[in-house]
Amino acid sequence: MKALVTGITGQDGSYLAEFLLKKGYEVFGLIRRSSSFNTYRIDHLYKDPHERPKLKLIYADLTDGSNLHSVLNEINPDEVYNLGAQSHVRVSFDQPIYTANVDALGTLRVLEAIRSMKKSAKFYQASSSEMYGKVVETPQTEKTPFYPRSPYGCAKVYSFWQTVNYRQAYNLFACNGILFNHESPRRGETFVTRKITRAATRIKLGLQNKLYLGNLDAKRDWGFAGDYVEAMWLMMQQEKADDFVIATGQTYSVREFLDEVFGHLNLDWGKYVEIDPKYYRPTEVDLLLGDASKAKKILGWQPKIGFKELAKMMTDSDMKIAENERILKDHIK
Ligand code: NAP
Ligand code: F7E
Repeated sequence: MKALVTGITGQDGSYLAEFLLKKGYEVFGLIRRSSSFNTYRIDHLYKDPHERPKLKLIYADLTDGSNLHSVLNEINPDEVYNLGAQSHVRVSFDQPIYTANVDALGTLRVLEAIRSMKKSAKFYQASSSEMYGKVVETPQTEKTPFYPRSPYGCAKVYSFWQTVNYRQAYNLFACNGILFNHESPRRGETFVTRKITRAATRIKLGLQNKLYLGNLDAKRDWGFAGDYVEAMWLMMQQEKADDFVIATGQTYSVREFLDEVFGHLNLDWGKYVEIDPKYYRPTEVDLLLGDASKAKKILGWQPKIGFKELAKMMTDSDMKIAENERILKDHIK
């Protein structure tokens, strides 16, 4: 089986690549040209003598349709996972047009490239709980209407419906995973959980004094990325393509995440955290809580890692990074 993954250098792409390689897939990852190294999350796979022959990286970009067209027709994958995106909600307010180009039109470009293939591939779209935005009901299910609150959320709604429409209009196997927030030690450092675990561990070791944050009252349904990529694959193994909510069914505030992380390090976050309004969003998503009953029933999927374990896993991992930073700092002195 051949799988093509856009966004392979991101958090989810790296876990999905690991998962698919273990299942024996040949994995083709699309990467962007960058002036600095951007493959650190998958370097361990590339260096592994067992995995390396099955992992191929190809330059491509979701803004370049002709490039996607030729890559897909050349590789002829069985499954395409579209994880590539400008995925930062706050940044999408600064770069709405770029975000729409990548996150909305980028999906359409991939769908059009699939439609041009002789033997069409199955398609997975990385849809998001951000589509629920100013939620109209709680918990959110596959039937909850969307009410996006950011250019990112709007772009994801566009891609959601294009995926549904290509399924209905062209009989493509095209599914949406509506994933609620999922984190890991590989989470980008500007997302709130990782920003907190990085800062708390650095504060503990005297490498940093303050942590500047925005809205501490926002609540999220936070799961572990490693659990969530399994759900993506399960969706693609069904007889019929469909859309599924993937979530833990528990919601916690940013404040509670601070309690967990700083508590684990025996620190009082009140002494270190300051509010900087620059991290507020013009429109906020106050509360997300997913109901993954459909995925549990049809896919047999269950989240394995809960909130406290996730916070501990990320804190312990970042403590190792902070310890290395301190060794390096002492060495330079
Ligand atoms: P991430 O860590 O930000 O990774 C995004 C990936 O997209 C990176 O590989 C990035 O490449 C790539 N990318 C960005 N712009 C691109 C472009 N123009 N062309 C091709 N690739 C591009 O995101 P993630 O957390 O793994 O999330 C994966 C997907 O799930 C995204 O679509 C995200 O919107 C969606 N999602 C995430 C969550 C979550 O909680 N994590 C929840 C729901 C949905 P570089 O490495 O070169 O930047
Ligand atoms: O913010 C608040 C912020 O940026 C979470 C993406 O993966 O999940 C992610 O989007 C909450 C928000 O994630 C800071 O206002 C407070 O309410 O970690 P985040 P997100 O916006 O929920 C969804 C499902 C996706 O699809 C996205 O791709 O935390 N918050 N202070 C802060 N957030 C950040 N980033 N930085 C702060 O300083």
